[in-house]
Amino acid sequence: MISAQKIKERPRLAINEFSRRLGVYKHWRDELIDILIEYQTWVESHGLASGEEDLQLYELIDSLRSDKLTIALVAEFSRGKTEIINAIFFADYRQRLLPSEAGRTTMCPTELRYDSNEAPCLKLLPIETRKTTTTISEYKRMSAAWTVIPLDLDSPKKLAETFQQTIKTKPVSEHDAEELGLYRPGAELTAHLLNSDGTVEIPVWRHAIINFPHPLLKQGLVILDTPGLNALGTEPELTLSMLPNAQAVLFVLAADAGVTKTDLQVWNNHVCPAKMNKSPGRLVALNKIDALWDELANHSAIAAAIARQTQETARTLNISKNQVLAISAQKGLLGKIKTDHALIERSGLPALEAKLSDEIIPARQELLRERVIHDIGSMVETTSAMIEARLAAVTQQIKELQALEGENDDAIQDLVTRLREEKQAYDQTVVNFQNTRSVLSQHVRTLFDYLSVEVFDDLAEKTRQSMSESWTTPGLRKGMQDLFDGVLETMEKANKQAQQVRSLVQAVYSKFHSEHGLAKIKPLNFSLLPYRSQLQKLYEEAEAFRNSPMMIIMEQHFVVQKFFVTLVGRAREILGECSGAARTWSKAIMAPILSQVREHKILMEQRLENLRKVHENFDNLGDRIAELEASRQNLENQQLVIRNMLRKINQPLPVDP
Ligand SMILES: Nc1nc2c(ncn2[C@@H]2O[C@H](COP(=O)(O)OP(=O)(O)OP(=O)(O)O)[C@@H](O)[C@H]2O)c(=O)[nH]1
Ligand SMILES: [Mg+2]
Repeated sequence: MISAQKIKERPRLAINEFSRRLGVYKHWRDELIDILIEYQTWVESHGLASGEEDLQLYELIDSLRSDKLTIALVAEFSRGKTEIINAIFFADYRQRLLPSEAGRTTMCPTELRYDSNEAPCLKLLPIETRKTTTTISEYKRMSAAWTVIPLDLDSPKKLAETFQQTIKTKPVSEHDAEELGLYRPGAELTAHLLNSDGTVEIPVWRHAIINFPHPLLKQGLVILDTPGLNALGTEPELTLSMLPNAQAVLFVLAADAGVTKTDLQVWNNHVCPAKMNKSPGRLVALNKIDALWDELANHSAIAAAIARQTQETARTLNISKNQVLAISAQKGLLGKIKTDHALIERSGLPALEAKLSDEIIPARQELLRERVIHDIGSMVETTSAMIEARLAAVTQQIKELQALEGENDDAIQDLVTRLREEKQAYDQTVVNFQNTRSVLSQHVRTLFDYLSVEVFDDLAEKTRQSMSESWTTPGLRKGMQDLFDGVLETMEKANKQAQQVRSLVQAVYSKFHSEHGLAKIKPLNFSLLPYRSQLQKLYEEAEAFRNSPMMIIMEQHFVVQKFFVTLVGRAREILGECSGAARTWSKAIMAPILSQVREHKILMEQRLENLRKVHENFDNLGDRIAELEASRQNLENQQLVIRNMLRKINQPLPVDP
């Protein structure tokens, strides 16, 4: 028996390229978090951010910390998905940890991840939960629904035994299997499930989560193993939500089988619906190349045969041949277990690991950086503009006071009068601004109305009612179209509304800048585009799923209805995110002006107060000037800090050594 300590101590296999690069990524992310924390503390101590902005920073840091990177493995059954996971991620255990056997093995989607708040365990969701319309992501928040088995990390043997749960099946009556949407009498697709005694063999579990303290999983990696996807039981949620949300999908083929008709169905329906073929993060593993390793043929002839098959695969799937990697998961696993470097190299596994990290890590990095710049870039710029405005004001005051040297009371009185007039004009602008604000609030409310989840729910309900007569796949098509047309239409309206809000705010900023010298700020833009394209993608995925063989034979009320519910749920989520973003934006767009208006008022009062003191006693003049000089120095230092911060955030990504 190998103890957990020994597993930890055993030198990690240096060939795991993925692990090394993920480490570089994590280091970069941690540095980014440190910069943000530094900024947060600094902004707070200088009173430079509104409560809204503070919260936004806090949320950003939090989400960077919990950033996850998901790789999903998708294929027809028995192509070697689970074996690839064993070979890439679990070879250190020197045995096959996840069950990988001939025929249909994995029975439910299995997520491997690590959450340090929970003890290592296997969590299982019973298959019977399919009868409800509750989605798996909703069940994830309901811990009571899951069966939890603790993991004994000290024993690879016991671990492997526990993981056998993911392949468990049980016999039920035909009626029960049909009710669960897993079986259709007479259909070829489900014929293999029928036992000789007339019962139907179905999976015991609907979904599995393995909470496992593997170093890669601890770094935020999530691996999603799926059962052969050309099965009737495939959950729409997998296609509509889990797979699109993965950063990478690894599609697996077997060299001995070639690209079969059902492989192509899985590819079209689950990996590359519609126009997504060229999107990054879609890789193909041509597995089991050891089937071509012929002892009697020479190496170059074998290499040529593998290259030919790789090319052929790329052509059939219509992707670049760089996206297809020939491997032997089994030999790779064996090579790692026996520390046979020649075998590992020959298995092609290191090249796949490198490709996986090449594909997803830089893309993830760029995405995170964009997110940081989007969320706080303008906040940092605003901070910087505010410091500049303060600096200009202090410099002006110094000039004003210096000009008083050698002057008399009248000169001070003149200045006070001028300043009072200036302040009156400013107060009037502020009053006008308050009026504009209420107009703005009105516009913002209209924007929220367009994007409200209630409006969407009404639309979904109407669609549901119009479909209630036709819970069939053709009926579904019409329902889907109505729903999406409706949502896209409201999004269009919301887009126009957001532009209107932005022009209004722009006018306010310009006025304060040109008439009162407040910092020049470009109001934040709000783009609905990312949400629109997410919806578009969802529609295309739903369309592909609707056309998939399992839906076509399922002319069944219950399954169609459930599909629709999942679809509505996902669309609602996207709309919810969009309206959340609109809310944050509407506050963020106003925050700089609100704090500046307040600040400018204080500054004017300060100037008057300074003059009053000088008026009282002319000897005060030198002290006042010295005080102002000190605050100018302080502001100049702040300016340096903020420039530094901006430079760090915009820093290019680290080049991999
Ligand atoms: N010769 C050879 N056999 C392999 C290789 N990879 C996997 N296999 C075998 O192929 C069979 C299926 O592998 P699995 O990993 O269970 O395949 P899967 O894609 O997870 O299949 P499902 O779980 O049923 O969807 C097992 O018997 C594996 O040992 C390989 O590279 N070469
Ligand atoms: Mg499997």
